[in-house]
Amino acid sequence: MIRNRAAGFATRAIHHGYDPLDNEGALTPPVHMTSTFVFETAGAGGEMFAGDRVGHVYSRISNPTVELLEARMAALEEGEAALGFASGMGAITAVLWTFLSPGDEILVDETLYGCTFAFFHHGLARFGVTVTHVDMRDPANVKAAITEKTRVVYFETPANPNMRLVDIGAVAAIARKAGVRTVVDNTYATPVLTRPLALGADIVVHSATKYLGGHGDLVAGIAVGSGADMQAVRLVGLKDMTGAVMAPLTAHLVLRGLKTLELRMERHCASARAVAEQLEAHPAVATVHYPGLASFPQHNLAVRQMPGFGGMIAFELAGGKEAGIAFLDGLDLVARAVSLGDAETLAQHPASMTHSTYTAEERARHGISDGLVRLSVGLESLKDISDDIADALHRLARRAA
Ligand code: 4LM
Repeated sequence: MIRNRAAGFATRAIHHGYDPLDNEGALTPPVHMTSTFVFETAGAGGEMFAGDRVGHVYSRISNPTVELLEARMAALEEGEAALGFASGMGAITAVLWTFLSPGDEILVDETLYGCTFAFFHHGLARFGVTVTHVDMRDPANVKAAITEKTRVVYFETPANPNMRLVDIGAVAAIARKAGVRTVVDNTYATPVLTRPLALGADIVVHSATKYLGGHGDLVAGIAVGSGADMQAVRLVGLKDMTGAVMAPLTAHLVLRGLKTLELRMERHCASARAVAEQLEAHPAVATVHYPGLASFPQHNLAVRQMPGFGGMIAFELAGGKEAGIAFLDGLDLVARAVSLGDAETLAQHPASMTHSTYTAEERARHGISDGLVRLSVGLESLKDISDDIADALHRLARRAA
């Protein structure tokens, strides 16, 4: 077993926090499928409830299998502690309900995953939190918008679905100076490509449904941050406010996914870059949003902040929305589906699917065009992915002729 965090990323992803010799020699960790835990004596149980004795009480508060995943994710994101959740939305809502009260203000980037946007406007705003959007591509906009009431700065980088980036270090430094927590959704980049806590952010949230799980067979969320922040979220946002706990079997599957995360990200990055170049060279394609392309407006920031550019691409066809829908229907190998980060290549239309939680005016204001098509480039043989995309583009051209 490795006993320190100096080990390499893949080694931590495979070994951190688990010693087979403490577990009957089992190479892979046991799954603790239990809702509750037996107290040795009534007094011991009372002490655990009072916080005077360490131990598991009930699986809405903690569970050994989920705890192992939490320790491993903390090691990968370079945080002190982590928490597992039933979904990415569970992680985001539990974190924000913990740190925001009526009258507070949250500063949010313009582009967000559709349900996160909906939570801000249908959840937080309804309960007296002021939600202010700023374009965080320019950190100066964050500085100008922070007020006495701002408690949290929140963003995704790359943002879902238009791939806009935020300079994590610059924004986190502005927030820290004002005594404001920075929360970063690291779902798209994963800790293989970006570690926001090391760049100054306070809390990282994930939809572990995506690259962390990696196999499209679970829904889960993770938050990582300081020990004190995670304990506050565990006891308030998770235990009492949302109850959105991760199931032990789900934790087991995410632990399995993490073992190949670095390896999978290498393939996702290499194939996505090739597909982005293929799309950019095609006459039917108007714009490709991929941080690895020299034409990407924030390419320099991408090179500085991400050692690889990820597996997600957004693009617009010259024929706009109608062409985008026809392109999706022309795909054969590539699956028409929301979600991302799976072995299978997935394609979807944000305006009518993941981002239909925005009104048309909101999408226009927040930089999500109606013609945008989103691709999650999977792990199939690159030639087969490329051929399927080329065929769908060819069918589109024939249809237009
Ligand atoms: C999708 N996304 O885009 P759960 N944060 C980000 C996300 O992309 C998502 C969540 C949080 C998609 C789901 C259908 C950046 C989800 C929410 O779905 O609650 O695990 O994560 O296709």
